[in-house]
Amino acid sequence: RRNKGLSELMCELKCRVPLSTLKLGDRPFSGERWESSLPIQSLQVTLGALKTCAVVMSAGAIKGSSLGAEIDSHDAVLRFNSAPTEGYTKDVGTKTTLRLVNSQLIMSEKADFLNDPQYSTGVLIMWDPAPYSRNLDEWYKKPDFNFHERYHEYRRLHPEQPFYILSPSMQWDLWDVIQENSPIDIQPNPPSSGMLGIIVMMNLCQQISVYEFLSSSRKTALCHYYEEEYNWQCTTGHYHPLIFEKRLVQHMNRGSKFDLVTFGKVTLDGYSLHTC
Ligand code: NCC
Repeated sequence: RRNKGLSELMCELKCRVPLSTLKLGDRPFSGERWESSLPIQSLQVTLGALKTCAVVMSAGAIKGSSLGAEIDSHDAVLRFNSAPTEGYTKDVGTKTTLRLVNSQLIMSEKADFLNDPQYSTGVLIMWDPAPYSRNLDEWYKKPDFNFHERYHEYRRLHPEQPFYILSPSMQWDLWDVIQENSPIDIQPNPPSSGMLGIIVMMNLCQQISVYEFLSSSRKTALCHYYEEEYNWQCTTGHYHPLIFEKRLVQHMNRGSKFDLVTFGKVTLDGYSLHTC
């Protein structure tokens, strides 16, 4: 396949992968309980205009980076799943504007999603590996993890905290673009939270700094900066098409080779900078 230029790739994503969250009245996510749980305002309205945003991957390679102050200097910071700041602020910063979590995390006993205070900071967004059909009825009946009750319960306990649910169309529209830009057939599993988060921020921010998605010279088998688990597959992927996600992001990088090697930092344009 032909390698596309940066603008062509940006326009492909901008046109085909818009930000999409469940909204009031999206059947079958309707009725009294959903109406009192789903946010009324869009994510764009809740967050307002954002110039610079940081996306902090959970990779072990961010340990020892001293990037905390730089990360905090962005208008908004996105983190993933159970990634903490407490105890790691020198490397990952203190600010959490958004947290993108998967449905496995919210259902996990270990994470204690309902009660752990780290989840109550910032805006929450969750996603579930829904069927490729993008059919909401099909997904409603058979989510990958049965998150509905937990979502309502969380909303009841934290009524003031905005909590969005990504539409399945977003993950699969993104998957299609990744597949079309990859040299071989990729696995039919949704993109990682990291890649989904990058696209969410490209919708919301003018400029995005992504940390340790593409590895710095600190590259390590340490899976997460907050856990003693060693597994290269965390960085190269097993379930998610991570290698191909990373290839795509590499094509869109506006930052220098130095920033990548030294800081594990990639700089991306937001959708708003491109007129397609
Ligand atoms: O590990 P996870 O991801 O929470 O990491 C968030 C995102 O950071 C990027 N990453 C992470 C580690 C690493 N060494 N290199 C990286 O590039 C990836 O982009 C990743 O998406 C997920 O995507 O949701 C994932 O979630 C975990 C797990 O479900 C959650 O941490 C909740 O406990 C998955 N792990 C397992 O199922 C065991 C992981 O595969 C994907």
